[in-house]
Amino acid sequence: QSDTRKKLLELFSEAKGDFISGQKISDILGCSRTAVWKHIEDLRKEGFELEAVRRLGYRIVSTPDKITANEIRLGLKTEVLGQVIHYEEEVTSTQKIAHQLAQEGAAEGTLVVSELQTAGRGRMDRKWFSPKGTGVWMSLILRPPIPPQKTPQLTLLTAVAIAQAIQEVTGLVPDIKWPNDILINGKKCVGILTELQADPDRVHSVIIGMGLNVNHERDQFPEELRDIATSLAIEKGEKIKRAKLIQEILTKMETLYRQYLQHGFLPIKLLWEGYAISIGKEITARMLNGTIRGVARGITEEGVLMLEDADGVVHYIHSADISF
Ligand code: BT5
Repeated sequence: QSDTRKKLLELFSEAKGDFISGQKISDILGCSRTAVWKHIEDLRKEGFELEAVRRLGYRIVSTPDKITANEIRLGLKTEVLGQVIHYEEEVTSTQKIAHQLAQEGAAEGTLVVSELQTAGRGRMDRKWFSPKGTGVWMSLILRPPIPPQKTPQLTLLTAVAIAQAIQEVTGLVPDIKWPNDILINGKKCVGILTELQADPDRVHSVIIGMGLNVNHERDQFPEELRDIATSLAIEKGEKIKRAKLIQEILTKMETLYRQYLQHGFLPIKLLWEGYAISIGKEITARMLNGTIRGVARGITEEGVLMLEDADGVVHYIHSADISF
């Protein structure tokens, strides 16, 4: 059964998108035309798009957009990030699983990925909309030798890696909104959630959650997100292969992470500033303990936002929601 399937896929791969007659397939596979039809139906169920035309036969239109461990591994060029992949079809939150794995001693670079999160979350226990089959919902375990107060830098590093990967795969140019959003044409497309397992002076692990809206259509977003969220497919006008995007994120992130460990945050900060939209603009920062309006002057070497209010006082902001 699986041998026949493999042969069939090879045939289609050799045909490079051209039609293959049903007769030819049945000859090569050594089975009846009815059996060929059944195999085709099976492929369709797996997410392959196949066109059938009388007299011409069958033609493959597209392969499924899968993000299983195998799909991500095939062609992945990193040395550390994503070398261990933990895939599940459905989870509450990839963050939760990654926390458990980290506690059990999972290696640096371990990646948790899922098709669907039933309880995806943002900062401060907000909900993160994570429907099946259209997004990238993943958490990466890092074990950087840095003190806890420096970990916000890793959120910024991750944002740069994702922005670079999006640019590489889609050609779209994303904007980074401090600290953890990536926007395209002013709408949120990516959210990043950085969490820690640490002592006061030492980080055990950093769990970096990344949520990317990839192939959502506009009407697949719930009402309350429709005006503020977008997906890569909406902006690009075509679907994007999620496994390819994940590979690219891991590759970019590994390069940046190496630079960061060797040379510190400065090179990352320079790249980050190239994508940042809030700098130099008048913004409102909402924190747990109040709201400040002012001009964003930039980020410190630590990754902290400098916000200058109307009296010229500069506030150092570690975490907030920014609006324009
Ligand atoms: C974030 O929080 O932006 C971090 C999101 C991190 C999600 C990933 S997915 C993999 C991993 N596993 C998890 O459980 N989480 C991580 P925050 O800045 O607090 O933004 C949350 C707000 O964004 C919500 O209150 C909504 O307004 C909005 N939102 C929710 N789902 C969204 C989506 N899919 N796209 C765009 N905006 C969304």
